[in-house]
Amino acid sequence: MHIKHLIALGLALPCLAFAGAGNSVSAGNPHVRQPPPNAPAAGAFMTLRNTGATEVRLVAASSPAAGRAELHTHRHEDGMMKMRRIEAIAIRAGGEAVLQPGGLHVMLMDLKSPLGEGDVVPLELQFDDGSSLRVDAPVVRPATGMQGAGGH
Ligand SMILES: [Cu+2]
Repeated sequence: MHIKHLIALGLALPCLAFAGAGNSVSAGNPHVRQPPPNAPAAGAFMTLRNTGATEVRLVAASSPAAGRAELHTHRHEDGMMKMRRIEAIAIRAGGEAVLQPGGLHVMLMDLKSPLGEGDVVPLELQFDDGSSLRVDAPVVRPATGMQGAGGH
């Protein structure tokens, strides 16, 4: 409970607090989709914005809530959507990469405890320019009715 309380306070601070770390990438609307009960993995989503003059690639992620984290995308194969591990997610200079259900995401594997709505998952994102970004991603319940809202 105390941890949750502290995290709630942290969320109240503007994300700009992270901008001073010499990092050209920021994360908007980070969230983790609440997985089904007993699911070993959960997807983390956000919009990564690169305000720098060169492309930056997200190359790794980690979280204390998960044994490991992988970068994934979804691809149509044989008429089915399948998740595939990818090496990196590129964010072009002045552009953004959208991590959303059905597309790019950070896959949290080997979850250490069940994730409930209102929990906040800390994520550490590592980029190919040597920088890293700490993101607090609240757990949200997937709204089936909104599935297409973030898509194309
Ligand atoms: Cu995945």
